[in-house]
Amino acid sequence: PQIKYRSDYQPPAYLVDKVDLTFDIIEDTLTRVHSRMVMRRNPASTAANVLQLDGSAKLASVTLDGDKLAADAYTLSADMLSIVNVPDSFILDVETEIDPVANTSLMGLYASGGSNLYTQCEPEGFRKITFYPDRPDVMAKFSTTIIADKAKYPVLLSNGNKVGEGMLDKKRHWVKWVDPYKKPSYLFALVAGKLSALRDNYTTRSGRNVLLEIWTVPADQDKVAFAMGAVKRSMQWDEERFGLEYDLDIYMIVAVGDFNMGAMENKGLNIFNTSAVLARQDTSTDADFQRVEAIIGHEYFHNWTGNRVTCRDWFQLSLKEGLTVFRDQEFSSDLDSRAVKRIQDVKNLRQLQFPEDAGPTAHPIRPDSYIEMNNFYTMTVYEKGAEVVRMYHTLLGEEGFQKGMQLYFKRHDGQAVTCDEFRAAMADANDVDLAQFALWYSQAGTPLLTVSGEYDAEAQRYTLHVQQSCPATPGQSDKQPLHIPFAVGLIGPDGDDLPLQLQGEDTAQGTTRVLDVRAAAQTFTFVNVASAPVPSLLRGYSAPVKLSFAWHDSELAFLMANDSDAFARWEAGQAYAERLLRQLLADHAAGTPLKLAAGFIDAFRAVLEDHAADPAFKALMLSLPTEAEILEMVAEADPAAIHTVRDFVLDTLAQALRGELREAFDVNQTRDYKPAEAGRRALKNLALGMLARLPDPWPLEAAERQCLQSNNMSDQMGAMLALRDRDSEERDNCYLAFVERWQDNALVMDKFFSLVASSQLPCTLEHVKAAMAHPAFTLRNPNKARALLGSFGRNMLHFHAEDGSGYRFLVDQVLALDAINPQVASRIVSLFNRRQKLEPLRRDLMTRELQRILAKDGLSKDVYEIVSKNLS
Ligand code: BAL
Ligand code: ZN
Repeated sequence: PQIKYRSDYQPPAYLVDKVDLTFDIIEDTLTRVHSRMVMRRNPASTAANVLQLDGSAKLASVTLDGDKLAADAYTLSADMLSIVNVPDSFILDVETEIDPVANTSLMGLYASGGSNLYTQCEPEGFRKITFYPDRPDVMAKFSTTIIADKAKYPVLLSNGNKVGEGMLDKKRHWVKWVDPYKKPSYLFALVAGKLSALRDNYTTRSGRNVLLEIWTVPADQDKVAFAMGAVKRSMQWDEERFGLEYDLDIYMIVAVGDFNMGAMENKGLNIFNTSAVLARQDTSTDADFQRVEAIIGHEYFHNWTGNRVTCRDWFQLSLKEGLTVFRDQEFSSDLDSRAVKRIQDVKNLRQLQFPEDAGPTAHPIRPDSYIEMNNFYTMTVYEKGAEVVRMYHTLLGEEGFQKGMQLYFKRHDGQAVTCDEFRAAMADANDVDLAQFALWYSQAGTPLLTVSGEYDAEAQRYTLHVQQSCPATPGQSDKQPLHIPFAVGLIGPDGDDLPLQLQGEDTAQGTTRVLDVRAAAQTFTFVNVASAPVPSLLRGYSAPVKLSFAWHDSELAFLMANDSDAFARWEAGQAYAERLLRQLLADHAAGTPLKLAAGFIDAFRAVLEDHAADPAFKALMLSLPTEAEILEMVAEADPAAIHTVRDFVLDTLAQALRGELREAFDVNQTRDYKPAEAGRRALKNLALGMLARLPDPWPLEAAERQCLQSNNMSDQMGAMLALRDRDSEERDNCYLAFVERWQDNALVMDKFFSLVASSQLPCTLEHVKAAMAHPAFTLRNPNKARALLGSFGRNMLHFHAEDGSGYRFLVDQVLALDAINPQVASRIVSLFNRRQKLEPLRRDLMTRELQRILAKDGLSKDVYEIVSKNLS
């Protein structure tokens, strides 16, 4: 397969000023698409006058300025239509025929839930609909006319405003939509079918009345009220925090059960995975509600950061995604707990992006090359991208950052631009030099800050020595020093922050300072430090790096109890746990009996007994690094040992703190369900999960009671999770009742499939295989594949079974899935990407299985790219 390089960028040879689309839905398996494009030569291009249109649909006819072209007047390859010697400006009509039912890739136009039709065009799905310059720097004004049988497709939606509708004959109706804004083809959307809407209104601050609609299949309308509230909160927040207003008269969301992504920001017509819209107390957990609100915000915020200003080419994806994730993170932080949100985001980054950045597919947030663009909707582009945007904010402050945003929109509204243009807007608006900062866009890998500190009592000085390095990543062996904002504080013996005065300054300035780390090695000296402090480092997680500092265990416990920076408090607990886990892994390997340090148990107890703390924060403080995070801590990782050691720590904590955990369980019982009590539910269910590790009957009985009697999904899932690994009557009762109750609810069944696949019980693989035969399961639905296969691939014990059965099973499924939906197959096969991190036996087992994939004929580009990088 062909590799595309960022450095090969050429401006488009032809531009499209206007495109009028007509979709004639003739029958389930046939839609005729007529596209009329007003085109002209791009004055910025020096290419030959050959018109090249991306496309893989069945071509019915091509007409240039009214003359239908004979077959020898153009060239058609598998993915391109070429016409030589076209005039400088012309009108091109293209007719295609597509079969949405046969389209299982869920890119382009596809059928879902019977005959309803939906589209997904980002990044390169539009070419499956018609022939077009399918690249984000070609922006055109679109109109869309949809014709269909009225009884079968009563609802016909597309981008922009509805400008007309009527009957074509007795049965068929038509609707016409016009989008007044220029847009690239990836933002095109169409929906047709039997759908119902919840409607509401929002008046923007300048007085525009916007009609809001959330469309679903009729049965799902009872689960969209929360999403509607989230839309309105998003609109208000973007006005208040960023000064950005909505720009059309209608904003629509459509929920569909078969969807590759979480959601898609098509102009005026966002299409969402049902999992990112539907939320109701009895079917959705608190985490689901949080995710729905964040994704609703994310897609809405794209209207400015993505749609009004878009990407020049797909290498620039982080321009819109990193920025929009940053915006959705800030939205959630402003609405809920900033500390909790920050910790969750960092945990997510560490668990999912760090491994990616250290593996065979590591890439900078602005990649240099790709085979299949769909493979680059990654944690790196999104989440590390958001961290990079956050660093501008940390360096420039809210005011400076907003000045940068305003200049960015002033310069680039209506354009398709690059990450460099965003950086230039930030630099120019604030008159600062961000040249070195550019390296964050081009260097892959997680940098390491190695820090040491020394206190000079006589001179009352505290000195921090900071060194930075970055590991080699594929294609990048030498790394240059980055510009890293390093937020630090110093804490005095009484637990209070000390005022911070750097050498050369006249007075102290605050208690948290952002140090500008730019060199490979740098020293920062604080003066007038009256007593030996404990340093609090990387406060708020001011940069996406790893940190090494040799705190004493007692200092970590001190930081856990005293740090005024909530993130750093949590981080101290994680660092403490990491140190112990590393030691326990070494002990386990050496056959030394495992023992948990009393100081760690005491620190955990202190958290449990801190009755003033926010319960959501406490729940995070009491969560150990996950198995995936532990795998990153060691070389030649043995998954079984990781599992054993982590379980040992949890079992020991449960034994030692059973009284405190029981109290946490009891005092956080809530009789009535209140959304705002999510933190209490999290803490209660964490305690229940820990207690269920004990050999006592009580926690199992309590879990069963909770599962069967609770009025909300958070508690039901909390109980199911507590029972997941306990082969017991209580577990069987709950599982049976759960499936009986929820078998017709696709999203809730995904939770069940995920539980089955993440169990530690010995028969898990057999249970996963049995689940595949359950009537509620199908590989064709991405949510199902991800719930069952994705969860199994994260199962440290069973995916990595020593006999290779886990690897074999997942490869079989990847091969089956690749023929259905390459994007989902490629996500699942990425679970093998830590191969090089494993001990030799498992590494070899994985290698053999992956070779089996590469040997298969007709492999998708998606899967080929991931597996070939893994094996190279
Ligand atoms: N643009 C793809 C989906 C999202 O990031 O919103
Ligand atoms: Zn996005």
